Amino acid sequence: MAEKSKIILLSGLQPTGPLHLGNYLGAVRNFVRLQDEFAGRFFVFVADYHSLTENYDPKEKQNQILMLGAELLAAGLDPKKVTLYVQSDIPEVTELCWVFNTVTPISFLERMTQFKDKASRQKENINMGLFDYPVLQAADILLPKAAAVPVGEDQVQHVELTRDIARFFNRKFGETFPESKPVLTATPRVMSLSEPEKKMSKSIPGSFISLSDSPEEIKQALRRAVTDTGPGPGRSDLPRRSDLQAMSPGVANLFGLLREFGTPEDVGAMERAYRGGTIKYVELKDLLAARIAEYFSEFRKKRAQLLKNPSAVKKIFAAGGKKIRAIASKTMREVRQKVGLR
Ligand code: AQP
Repeated sequence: MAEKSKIILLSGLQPTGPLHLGNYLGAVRNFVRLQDEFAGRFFVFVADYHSLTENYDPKEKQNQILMLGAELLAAGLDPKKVTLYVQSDIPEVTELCWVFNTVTPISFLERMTQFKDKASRQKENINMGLFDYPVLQAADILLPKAAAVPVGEDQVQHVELTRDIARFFNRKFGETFPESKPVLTATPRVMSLSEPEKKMSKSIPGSFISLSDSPEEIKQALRRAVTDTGPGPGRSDLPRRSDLQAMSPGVANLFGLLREFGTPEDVGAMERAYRGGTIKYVELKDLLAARIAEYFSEFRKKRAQLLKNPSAVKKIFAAGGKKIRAIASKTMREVRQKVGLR
């Protein structure tokens, strides 16, 4: 990898709905943490081309793009440090994707678990874009030659494929692209509230809490979250759980969230209650709801202000687009020349 002072970071998010706790803990919070160290070399984009692979209403798309921009800014992204842009403002990315298609074995794409998962959820719309999504992602990452990609765990396989594509390209056409690596947080996979064996997902209603949810919505979403049937008062028939590792996935997920949003005292008290078999999950859920609502109260205010003034967000996108376009056309000149085009 290049020396640290030259490393370029890049990450993207799909404008498919409001950001949820998984997006935040897996990716966005890390952007905010990394933006000082990588100021000027950090690119974050709204992945609108990617989002066309899902079922959507074209009339909604522009609002979703603006909303994602507003939410990223409200979450603390500083456009002076991070270049924020909209993917379709650089059509070069689709050209690079095409070149990468010609060096990517189909068998590599057939292994992608996200494709299999998304295809099973939209059986009536298993389109070529959904299959080719990881190659477009490789083009997103390699267009500005990003070596580090802060993402959630679900994206690690795609970043690994990006590395393979860079290697295939470099071997065939000469050293051009870095071998990118994922950058994960301590919470790289936040689980669904309704099916805690799966990841929290925008496209699965009931699975997520949005950062923009009101305190009451957060409380209701958590009240519905799957836990387990014990231990607890009135369930003396069940074995007592002395081992926190033995938590059911749903309860472990709630404790994981409490560790992020609660105080050390909250966590200590709930862990003691769990170990002692006296925990009431409704109390755990309501405490967690209050902490999450508090944590995002400033976010909700800033988001509302930005959504009232979408021209500020558009201006930031325009400046980011200008900066990335210059880089994109330089990379594409190099690629065209190396692959034998003009
Ligand atoms: N549950 C999650 N835990 C941790 N990180 C997550 N990410 C997504 N879900 C979790 C990370 O958030 C970033 C943006 O994701 P995306 O907009 O590309 O959407 P996605 O991966 O398709 O995730 P969603 O929100 O769950 O949407 P659907 O329902 O369409 O699958 C990425 O860095 C991702 O890793």
